[in-house]
Amino acid sequence: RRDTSGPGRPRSLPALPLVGSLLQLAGHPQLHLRLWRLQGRYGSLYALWMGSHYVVVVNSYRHAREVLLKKGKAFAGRPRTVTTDLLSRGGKDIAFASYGPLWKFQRKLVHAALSMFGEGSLTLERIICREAASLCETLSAAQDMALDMGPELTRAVTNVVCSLCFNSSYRRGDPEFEAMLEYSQGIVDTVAKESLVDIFPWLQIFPNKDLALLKRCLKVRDQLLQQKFTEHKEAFCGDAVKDLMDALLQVRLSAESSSTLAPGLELTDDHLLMTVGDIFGAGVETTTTVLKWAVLYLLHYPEVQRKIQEEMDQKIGLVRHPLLSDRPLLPYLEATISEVLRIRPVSPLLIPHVSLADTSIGEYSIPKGARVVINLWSVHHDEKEWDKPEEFNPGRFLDEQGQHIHSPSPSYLPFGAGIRVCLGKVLAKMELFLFLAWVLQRFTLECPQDQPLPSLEGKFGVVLQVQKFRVKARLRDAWRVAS
Ligand code: HEM
Ligand code: PLO
Repeated sequence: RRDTSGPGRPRSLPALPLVGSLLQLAGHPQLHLRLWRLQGRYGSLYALWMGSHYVVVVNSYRHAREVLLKKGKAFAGRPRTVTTDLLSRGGKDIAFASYGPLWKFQRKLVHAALSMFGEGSLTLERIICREAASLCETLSAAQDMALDMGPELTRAVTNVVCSLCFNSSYRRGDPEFEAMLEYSQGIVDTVAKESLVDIFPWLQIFPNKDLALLKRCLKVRDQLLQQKFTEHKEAFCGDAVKDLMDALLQVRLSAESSSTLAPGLELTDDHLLMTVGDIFGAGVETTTTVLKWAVLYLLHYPEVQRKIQEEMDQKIGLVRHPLLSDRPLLPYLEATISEVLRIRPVSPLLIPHVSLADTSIGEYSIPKGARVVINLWSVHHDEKEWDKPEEFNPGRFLDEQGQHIHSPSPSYLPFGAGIRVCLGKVLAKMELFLFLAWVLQRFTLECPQDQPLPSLEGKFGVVLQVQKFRVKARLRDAWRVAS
């Protein structure tokens, strides 16, 4: 082990040989909260050992910005772990690939394809509105029933990403969709639990329940991706690019013929497959999770829901459906979305970063190869930055006239920042706005009678999950009259 406890280094949690600081972390499944609380004893920037890996934990926005923005490139690496290697076939995707020319190229590619298909064009708005209409139909049919909205929200969001990636979508009850729901849950449940196999790689050779589940789920996912890939390859003719998959195939073709890629670099089938896998996985799990959190907070804060509906009745009315161009007209809805992203960050510890050279954070020196965990939970719940951070208050994002949307503190990074910033930020914001606007124009969401309000406590994982809950979607009287 290198000496990382000398002068100039962040203060470190005690560490034992072999296991490192595991004893301080074991038995705390809510890792983001544990790391948040440890600040009391070790200060906002501290270090710990995960087995033989040196990990620096950042809890303040000042340090987070230094890592992500000011020294973004020096911290743009990603660790290799047993589970993410399985998920991404050894880092052939974007999110879990370390910094390098191929990663850069893949990112640029997807960014260009996303702008071409969606952001800025009317196509994506049309797709989201189609899915929002279908979601509202389902809610209408299930009126006054205590409904688990989870699968319905997931299907709506999945169909948006599916249209984008594969130019296809799923109907209700489609067996392929049901299979996808199941495998995706298995992956979400196990990917972030990597710490043990990562610390003791030999655990892989023993029967390990989580690892076996992950492998089983990945097999199903890979079959599905492979099938879409083969279909696209067979139908691909080079000029009609219908979706992201086609766009990737086309770019590979032209990169090969014009040798845009440096010698030695190759975009293999695995790279294309894992890239689409990322967009699909990130596209579904994150946005669905935020929508569930939003619904849950609306159950807890009916006055917020009423205010959104009043704003919509005034600015849009009930004769037409909401459009993206309505975003500036609905600051209170936008503020509510911002507040949901603050109070329950989907990605509470981002994805770990790795320092690519000896560098520093604040006055501390950080060695090359250190893993850097940005605790977004701490950044979003910092009492020096936020007034009563545990209070759900969309108004904090508005000016005194209740109009302009702005963050009252710079301590706000729901999508990360810098060169590893979320690739789907624009898409996600479009979806969150349209889905919520459509639903709240038509329905009031309530907690079923005789049931306690569901818990606001999240479940830590690769995304901060919501515990299952049921909702009653009641058609609004105003909507009933108008239609
Ligand atoms: C990365 C948040 C939706 C694709 C990230 C990161 C965060 C984040 C915090 C990690 C940044 C870092 O490690 O420094 C969110 C939130 C979303 C959302 C809050 C929804 C509200 C999406 C969607 C897509 C997407 C819809 C796909 C279209 C990605 C990808 C990365 C990423 C590919 C990896 C980027 C890289 O490592 O270079 N996202 N995301 N995200 N996100 Fe999102
Ligand atoms: C979600 C389950 C999928 O089956 C695979 C997958 C791919 C990309 C991951 C995503 C999962 C979880 C959320 C992640 C995303 C990449 C970026 C995003 C980690 C594991 C966030 C929020 O950082």
